[in-house]
Amino acid sequence: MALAPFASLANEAGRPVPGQIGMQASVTPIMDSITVFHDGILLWSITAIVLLVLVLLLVVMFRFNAKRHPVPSTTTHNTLVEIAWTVLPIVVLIIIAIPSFGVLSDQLTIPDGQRKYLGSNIFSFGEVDVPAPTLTVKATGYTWYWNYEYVDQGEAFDSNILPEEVRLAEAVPQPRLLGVDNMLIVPVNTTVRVQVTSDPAGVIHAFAVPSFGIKMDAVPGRLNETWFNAREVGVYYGQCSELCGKDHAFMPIGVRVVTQEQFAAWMTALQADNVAAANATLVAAQ
Ligand SMILES: [Cu+2]
Repeated sequence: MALAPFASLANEAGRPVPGQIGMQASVTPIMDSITVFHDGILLWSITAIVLLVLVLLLVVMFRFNAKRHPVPSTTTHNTLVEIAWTVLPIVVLIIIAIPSFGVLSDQLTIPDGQRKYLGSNIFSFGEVDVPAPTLTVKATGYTWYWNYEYVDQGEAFDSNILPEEVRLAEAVPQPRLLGVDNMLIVPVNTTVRVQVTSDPAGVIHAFAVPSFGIKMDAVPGRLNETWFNAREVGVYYGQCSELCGKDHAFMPIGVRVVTQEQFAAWMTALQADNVAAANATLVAAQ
């Protein structure tokens, strides 16, 4: 089957942009919590550590250089200092670890409609409600492309990087090295269970979409699970994130989030083997 390429939307959220420093915009509860964890805790922690080390170095350089301090100290031990430089890093690591494990646990625990997720309220250990998954997609890594299977709907297709001449011929070209022929199509505001594995005769890949905050190893013979619930329609790109061979850089991931009605129409057409109609629902959705 061949789903026609569709013009990408004028949506910059789901892709890296030139000159970007921060992370890509978040459209899921998991990415909310990763963003808050990174911008609110990690960045401040490492900045404080860098500044502390810088100040200590400057003090040493100015106060204890050979000119001001011609006779070096012969001190070899200072119990107080040694305890301090052991305990303080431990405290810092614990402060970082607690919310980090929370986010990790959220990523790996499929919602059941009852468990609460940290969401963007990580500081207060607040919670967001996430419904149980109503769609399961299985992403299988091959050398070097992805296959997406709608497990309960009995549909599957390959997703390959667009050849450069095809990409440039698109009405609105997809980003270089990210454009794909067939995107994974998912409905908005829907919890999607993502099963990730790899070709049994293949190698390890990793399925990652930054705006969703998901990154999961694709291991031959093993079925890994994660989930996302995207709140905005649009196109979101990712890349294989486990060095897998010569075309590792050329197996991008394209996910298109559409409305629930569009997804239902698209899936119905797909199940009727009417690829033209399936494409039409997506073109109409632009
Ligand atoms: Cu790879």
